[in-house]
Amino acid sequence: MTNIRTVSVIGMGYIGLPTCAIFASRGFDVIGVDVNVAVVDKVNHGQIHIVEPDLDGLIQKVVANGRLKAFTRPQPADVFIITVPTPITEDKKPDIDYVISAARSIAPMLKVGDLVMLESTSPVGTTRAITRLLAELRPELRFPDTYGEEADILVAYSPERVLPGKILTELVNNDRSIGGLSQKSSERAAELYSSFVTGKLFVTQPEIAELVKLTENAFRDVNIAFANELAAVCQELSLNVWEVIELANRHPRVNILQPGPGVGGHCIAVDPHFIIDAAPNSTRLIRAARTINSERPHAVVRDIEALLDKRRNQTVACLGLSFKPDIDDMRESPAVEVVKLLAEKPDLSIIVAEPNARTLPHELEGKGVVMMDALSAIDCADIVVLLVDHRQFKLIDAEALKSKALVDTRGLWTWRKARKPDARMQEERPVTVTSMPKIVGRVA
Ligand code: SAJ
Repeated sequence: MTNIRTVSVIGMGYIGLPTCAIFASRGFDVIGVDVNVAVVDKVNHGQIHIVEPDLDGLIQKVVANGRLKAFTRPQPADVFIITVPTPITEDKKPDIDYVISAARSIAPMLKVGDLVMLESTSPVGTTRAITRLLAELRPELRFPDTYGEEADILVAYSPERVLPGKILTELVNNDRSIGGLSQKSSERAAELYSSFVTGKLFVTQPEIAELVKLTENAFRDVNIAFANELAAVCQELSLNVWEVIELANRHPRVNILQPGPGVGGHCIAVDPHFIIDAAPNSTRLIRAARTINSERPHAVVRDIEALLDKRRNQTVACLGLSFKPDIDDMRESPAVEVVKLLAEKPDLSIIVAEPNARTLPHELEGKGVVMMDALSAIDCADIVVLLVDHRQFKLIDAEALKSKALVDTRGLWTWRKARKPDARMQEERPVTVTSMPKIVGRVA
């Protein structure tokens, strides 16, 4: 590596912290910056504030050997990588305030030859917009939007595209798009990422790299919506949607995703809105997909209501709260939404089981929702609702579910477990599924 010695990462969240760890493990001096003092303190003690496999050991190591240091304010560096959140507002507009304030915070640090990288998922045009902002704040420096290859400062966009739960592996293995504001910007960015990326690096213009990231998540949202629409069709026709999908996927050019209670997380449910906002008249499909997926929790609640015996108070056990299996992240989780909607119904006692969390998320506090382990929850329940296919739930014995009304939103008991036993499951008694025509059913 040429003259890049110090890398500063602005925002030490789900992407920034693993990025700090990877650069530090490759021998760079890394400065992690976060406005949250608690995060900075934790990192400086070699600890982490997020759940991500293998990250704790790596952070401990690079803090101990002095390669990673955390601060609440930016310090001088050769490269500044912005990895701050880009949420949406109440009215579904992109909110890039954190990116703007990150850019403002690094402006006083910039010196000739520095590279500014934006990695946050961003609306098209953001990289150019922050370059203009930096140019306003540092008029004595030349930026590539105006000065091209003559610029003093290099600026590029390269979106993160890693899957939570596999971040350290995907950071290294995944291909990346790099959109520099000048050829030199792209070259320096490619040089930076080639220090740890074994995937391919593709150089393009910044606006394309920005839209590529949004496109990836909108593609997944649309495809999950297709699976969810198919689930609704199958329910109407009394057919097993998982069997339909499994058999359709035997076609060499068909690969349908899995239906479920909706789409959660801070990416797939959010990013399509950035495209809708940019081109409202050309995004009917993306918008429809968002509507289908965000209405799923209501459909699950309707399925539960259909099983209720209205003459008595009943107990519903909801298994899982996180937005996908085997993580603790409950942001935008459809499972939380289902429980919230159920908690508003009269004459229902709600129990939840979430093996990855000790406490309820704040949305469910004070609503009379009780937390228990899964087996106790099932034991107390009239109706059991499987919301997240956590590995612990795959091990639940069919005997425990016998005589319970089931709503299996993931096809775990009513399809996958019966059809695809993995090594661990083979040790247990298989679930008896005699006829399971709908998502809503009763284990015989
Ligand atoms: N889901 C389904 N059915 C499926 C697949 C997923 O209902 O067949 C649901 C999940 O249960 C979950 C949601 O979708 O609620 C999203 O989960 P995910 O595992 O598909 O994706 P994320 O949000 O964890 O990460 C995504 C990834 N994007 C793509 O796969 C295109 C990741 O690579 C991105 O880096 C990340 O968004 C991001 O940061 O943008």
